[in-house]
Amino acid sequence: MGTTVADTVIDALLAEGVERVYGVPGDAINALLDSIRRRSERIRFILTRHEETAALTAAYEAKLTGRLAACVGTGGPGAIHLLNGLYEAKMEGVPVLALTGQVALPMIGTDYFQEVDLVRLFDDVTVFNQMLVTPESAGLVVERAIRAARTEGGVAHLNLPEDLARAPSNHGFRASPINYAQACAVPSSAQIRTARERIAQGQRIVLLVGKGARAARSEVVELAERLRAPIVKTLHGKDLLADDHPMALGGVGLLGTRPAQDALEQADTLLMVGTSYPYTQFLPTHAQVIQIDRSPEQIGKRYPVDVALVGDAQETLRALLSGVPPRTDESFLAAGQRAMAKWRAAQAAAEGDTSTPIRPQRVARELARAVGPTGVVSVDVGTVTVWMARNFPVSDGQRLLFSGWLATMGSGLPGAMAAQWVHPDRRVAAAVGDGGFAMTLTDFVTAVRYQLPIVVVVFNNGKLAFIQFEEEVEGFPDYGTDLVNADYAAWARACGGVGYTVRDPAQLAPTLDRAFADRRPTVVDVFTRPDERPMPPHVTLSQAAGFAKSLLREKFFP
Ligand SMILES: Cc1ncc(C[n+]2csc(CCOP(=O)(O)OP(=O)(O)O)c2C)c(N)n1
Ligand SMILES: [Mg+2]
Repeated sequence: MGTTVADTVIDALLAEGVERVYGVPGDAINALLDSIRRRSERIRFILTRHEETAALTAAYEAKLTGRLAACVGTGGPGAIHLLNGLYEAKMEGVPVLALTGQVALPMIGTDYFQEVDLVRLFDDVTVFNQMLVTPESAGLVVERAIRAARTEGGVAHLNLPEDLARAPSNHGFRASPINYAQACAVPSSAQIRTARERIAQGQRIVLLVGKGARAARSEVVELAERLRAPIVKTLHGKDLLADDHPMALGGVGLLGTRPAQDALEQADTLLMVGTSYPYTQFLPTHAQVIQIDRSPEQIGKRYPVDVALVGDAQETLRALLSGVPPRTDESFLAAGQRAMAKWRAAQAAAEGDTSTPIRPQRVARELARAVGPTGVVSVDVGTVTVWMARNFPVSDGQRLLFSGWLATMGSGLPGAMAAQWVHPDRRVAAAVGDGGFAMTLTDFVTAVRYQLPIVVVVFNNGKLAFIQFEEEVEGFPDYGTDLVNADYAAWARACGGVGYTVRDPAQLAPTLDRAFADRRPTVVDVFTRPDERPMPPHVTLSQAAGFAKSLLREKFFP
């Protein structure tokens, strides 16, 4: 039973099953913190060293569990720091509750110390956004916030004036969780029949699967096998199916594989399942398109669709499967598989290369082995994303986490911390660039404090390499991308963790093995080849021309 408005808020989180609130305390939210303290056997305050880490960790926790995660920041600066992590949650469509402080009610509008109009500031990032104004309505408003975050998949923000948080409340938050029964949409039998007819006309069928197909893995595989149709995965769909599965042709787009792109270019029928893949230039231009998505809003959003199937991926695929005749023509699939064998052999050459400096492809492959069959890896943003997408041969049982939509640097470490909280017994790593790691490395000390045995693998190329590459293909000379880095292994040790520096390729595998075996927070700082370019599977003429122009301008016409 709540006794203050702050208690009402925290009791609502308890009823929702929230186990942790990430954040940094401060004047305006002290009552909230005290409320957590008095319930600390059931809910924990996790002190991060930066609110961005708090919000990113909450967003990744929600990505992993699908349930509500929570973060807190004080009024003004603390709340402002949350924003980037909240956008991560918004763009991934996952439920996060952000609690922020505010000046006391009598001070609102007086241009007071730390007074920032947070409801206005958070307008774009939220699905629910409200200042609490009286104890009488607080319970109801909190419940609305949680319900909105859960049912709409997004960020709810509650702004608590300091005096109101401490005010007595007689709203006893009910102890049972909010009921989220959702309609389970399945397309009509007529729509399913149309889809089956279209599929039956296809000669070169490709399945493009995204994160919305996660629960429908076996149906996806069964349909692909029945149709002898290769499966291409989006980045968020990478860990949906092992990379060595015979039906898999790897990833789509710039981060993907050549066989996947070839198959998409030649396809006459594209079946999209649970994806809103944004780079439509990589999708076929002359194919009939069938799209399955639980949200009608997603269907045809970026790309014209011939048959729209609004429904749960698993149910819809089951309905399709019950009447799709098997195809016997193997030729399209077999061509893809042959191309894949070639692509893999070419990648294996880089992955197995023992030269110095260490090739980043090799780091990705060794990490896939060392993290083990149930490992979870949170991947930061940069060329490191490309190596992890292409050269980390994901197996069934492993999990990869990406900041796929916001693509925010600095997400690797918070994502790993979230994964280790959610899965204390699994091996968890972060794969980060030297640029991305620097953005949140303050919170490595948080991993030490809470004894999270994550292994942060730094792909240290001394560059913001992805931007160098972008500049080059756009025809600009390389500018503003050189990094002067701290010693990241020394930083890990300074935090009370373990730190290794790896320059010798022979030391890579044994160091990773030791790091995971030790079960202590560790940084493995691997010096990688600075001039390794993440060439796309197909280089376009304009990319090649831009590259040539950039090199010329760098060398001759600076
Ligand atoms: C917060 C943020 N700032 C800037 C960018 C733009 N950006 C994308 S990748 C990148 C470089 C990343 O460098 P690093 O982490 O060293 O990885 P590398 O590309 O060298 O592998 C930058 C600056 C971004 N995505 N996010
Ligand atoms: Mg770098």
